[in-house]
Amino acid sequence: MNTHDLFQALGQQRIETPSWGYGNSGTRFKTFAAPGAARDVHEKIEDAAEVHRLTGIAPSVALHIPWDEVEDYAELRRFAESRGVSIGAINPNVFQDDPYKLGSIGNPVPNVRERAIAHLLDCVEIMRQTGSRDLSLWFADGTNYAGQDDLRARKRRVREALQRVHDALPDGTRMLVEYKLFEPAFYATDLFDWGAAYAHCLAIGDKAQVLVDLGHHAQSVNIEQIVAFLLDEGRLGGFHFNARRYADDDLIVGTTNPFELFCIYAELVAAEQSSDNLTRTTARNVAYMIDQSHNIEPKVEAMVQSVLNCQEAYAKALLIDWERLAAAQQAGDVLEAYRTLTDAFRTDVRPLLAEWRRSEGLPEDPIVAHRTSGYQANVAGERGTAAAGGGFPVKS
Ligand code: PSV
Ligand code: MN
Ligand code: MN
Repeated sequence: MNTHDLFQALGQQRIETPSWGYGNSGTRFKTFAAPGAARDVHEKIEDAAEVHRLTGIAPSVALHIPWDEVEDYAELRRFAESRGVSIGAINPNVFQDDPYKLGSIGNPVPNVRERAIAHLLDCVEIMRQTGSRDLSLWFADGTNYAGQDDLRARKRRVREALQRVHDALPDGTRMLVEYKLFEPAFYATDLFDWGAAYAHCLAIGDKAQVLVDLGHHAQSVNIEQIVAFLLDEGRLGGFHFNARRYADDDLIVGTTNPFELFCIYAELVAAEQSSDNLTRTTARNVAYMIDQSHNIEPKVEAMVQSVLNCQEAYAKALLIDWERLAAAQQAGDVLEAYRTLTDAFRTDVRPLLAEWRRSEGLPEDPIVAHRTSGYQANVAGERGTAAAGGGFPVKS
């Protein structure tokens, strides 16, 4: 790919950041208070706008309801727009209320399921008011012990609820169904892997697609293969980018697994250029989102680094010599194919990205720009250090 096309592609990249990444959060053991951490949704949006100002490719922010609940969502939308960002995916929260102890849409008690579905439908309405395209669904549902509940009955309850929400979605919007290997349910999670999410989406309808959170797999799972499969089936809806070492610890994306991130982007770039209409359209509509709650890192800085790591992986994937790769694959030349990929992966794209930023009027090094801008000191002065919890906060 020549530099002109590459720069154009880089300019079209979009990474959404999550409101919950800007507030104080921690592990089960401790939430450390960060000076200047956002205290409400308006401050979270201000921080997301700062990430966009620095990187130029993070123009939307995902909301979590009710953490980000407001009286007037149209006003919130205008507020975001006045800061140069838009409202992205709406994430309903059906895991923090006491009635959800045994689950939400998989709960054996009909009233509890109805309460969860009502909240999901409220979130569809919030999508309308905020101009959001995606309802992003993650459920903490599952069981801790064999025999605790009927696994097939739970599957059916989940299907019924998802169907009702799907059918309420306005045209042009979608539901992204996220899966997770385990936690907080430790015996059986109702949406336990991509296959379960995919099967539900397939049965429910065209507005349902799978969301791949990089943190939600067993260690040896080949995520890029899942991505390729779902792209080819037209059912890849979005990503939650982060890095996982043990479970759902939501670390800065690409820090421990840069090659995996590159291979995922390679599948996306290949699909974006595919001659197959469904695959190409699916790839072009993928929602790229970060899902991280930083525990010990400065929050805005960590988010900027995550966005930059996505950009770096994407730039490297754009450099793949696809003709050389296809020829090697056809010839059965295993090593030449591997070397073609790794030639792109090993390219130092930092000078090129700095040049792209210069050409866009962005800071060459967004982290340095942030550190010298005074933004952090300002918000620390204005917002102070909010009281943070001991152990067991809302989100691990
Ligand atoms: C919990 O695992 C989780 O990290 C999921 O990945 C959700 O997407 C996120 O929380 C927000 O609810
Ligand atoms: Mn997630
Ligand atoms: Mn997670």
